[in-house]
Amino acid sequence: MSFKDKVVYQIYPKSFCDANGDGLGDIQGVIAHLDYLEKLGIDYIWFNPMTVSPGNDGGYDVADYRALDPIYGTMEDFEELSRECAKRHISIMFDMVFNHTSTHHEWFQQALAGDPYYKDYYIFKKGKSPGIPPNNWQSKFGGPAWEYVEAFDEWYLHLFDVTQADLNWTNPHVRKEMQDIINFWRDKGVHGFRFDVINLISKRGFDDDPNNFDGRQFYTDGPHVHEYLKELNTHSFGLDEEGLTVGELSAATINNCIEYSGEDSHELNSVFTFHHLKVDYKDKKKWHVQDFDFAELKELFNTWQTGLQKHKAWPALFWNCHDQPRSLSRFGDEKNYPLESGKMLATAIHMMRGIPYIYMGEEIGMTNAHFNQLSDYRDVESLNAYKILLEEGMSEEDVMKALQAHSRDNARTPMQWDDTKYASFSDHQPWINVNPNHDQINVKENLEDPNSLFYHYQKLIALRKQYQVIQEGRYVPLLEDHPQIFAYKRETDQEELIVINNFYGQETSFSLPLSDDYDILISNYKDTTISSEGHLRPYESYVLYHRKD
Ligand code: TEU
Repeated sequence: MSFKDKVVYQIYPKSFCDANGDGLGDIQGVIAHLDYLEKLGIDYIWFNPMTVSPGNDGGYDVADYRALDPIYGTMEDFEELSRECAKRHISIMFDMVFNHTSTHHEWFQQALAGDPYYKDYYIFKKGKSPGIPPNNWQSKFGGPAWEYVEAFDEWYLHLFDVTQADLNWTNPHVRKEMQDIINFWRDKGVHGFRFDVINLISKRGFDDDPNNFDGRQFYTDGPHVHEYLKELNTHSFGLDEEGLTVGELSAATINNCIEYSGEDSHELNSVFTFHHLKVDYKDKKKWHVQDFDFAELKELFNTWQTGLQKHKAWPALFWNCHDQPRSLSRFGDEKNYPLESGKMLATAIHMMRGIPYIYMGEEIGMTNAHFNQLSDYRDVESLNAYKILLEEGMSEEDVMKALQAHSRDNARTPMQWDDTKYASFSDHQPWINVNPNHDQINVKENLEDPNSLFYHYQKLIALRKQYQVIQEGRYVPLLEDHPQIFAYKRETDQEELIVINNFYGQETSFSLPLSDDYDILISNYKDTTISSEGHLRPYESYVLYHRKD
């Protein structure tokens, strides 16, 4: 099976639709909206974790890999979901959080109880001296990456929250557990797997980070990671020819991504990387926000597109996910040109070489939350950042601005179905506030307007299925030095595609050798004209197509 014509839709289940009126989204809520997703035309739904969890990190702290959290529903609900998806030719992608478990997981509890078998499932080390952790690594959510356990006079590693203990992948029993978990869900009909921070599983020793950074050079793309992935592939998902896998990679290099997702590597089908979503980080710091650096963004797209294609490796194509602010607020203009910039961003990403992902609500133009009080926030990373940034001397006003720009909660507000009280997400106060702009931005409005963003996404998905050049064409950068336009060509022996996007609210022009035998496949203004001396209006974007024979 080829995955090259597929498009994935991501659902953060807690925020999609609440069918049982408790303020939390659930599986029955998803089932109620499958017709909507079928209409959009997607092939896979990636669900953020729905397994049992104390919920300290939105389900990425798994306490039982084989049982669904009752807040989402029962195994019968899941089986119904699976049947209803199959009827609509939609496959299910599950999120496998294998770098760490919740400290509530039975394995960790057994470890704490002193069982040496389970203690070796985790990474326990002696401190440097009393009260001093084994090394200077920092948790990605702030503070030291080690937690002291008095009973052992040892510390356990947690690269994320203190309740997310890192697993010891050098232990073959741990690796076998992971294979069994995947096979458990495969038996239940799951064909897609997203692997959370999978490039962090192999640690390169436990020395101090000499640069006093966070320690990432010791665990990113570590020495055995490729070996572990090949082993996992051989004994689990690789047995399924229909499947689609994607690794979520933190700060991975291009060469490692070639290995993770090369067609002949026998590891994964594709990779998520985040380099292009750090172009608005000042000095590479998430909470130090700057305007996005367009030249860097273009350069990153061009380098990664050409670098991966050269070695037949495959990227996931995305602007949004549950960890990122909304792209319309970040790279577009939600105030003055929401429709034009939303369509432009969609076109720019969907016509590239790779597998497009749409994060729920992106297709209707959802924006950042614009929360202005701390009590609106729910995410552990944001709440920690608030404290740490104040301690570091940032003013309260600037901290709130930083959260407004980069908090993960921007992506996690409830799906906006219509303009009623809770946007028809629920009939109860939701676990996190609905964005007040649901009175204008919602599914109902989108479906009623043939010119809406929803139908633009629907068309982009249909085009990918129709044109081989979108699925497989070679990517060639165009207008590389243009200060406002991101443009590229895709080509096969028979077909050529030219994609032109103005990333700004100001008009601009360009020159390219375009003849009139191009057709316009999709655009975001009604009266687009083709010319070698092109003129673009604010956020104007179009795709030109030409058959060579
Ligand atoms: O995220 C991995 C990760 O390193 C970051 O994207 C992280 O979310 C953070 O925003 C950095 O600023 C994955 C999941 O997608 C995320 O939701 C989890 O919190 C994390 O792993 C831990 O499982």
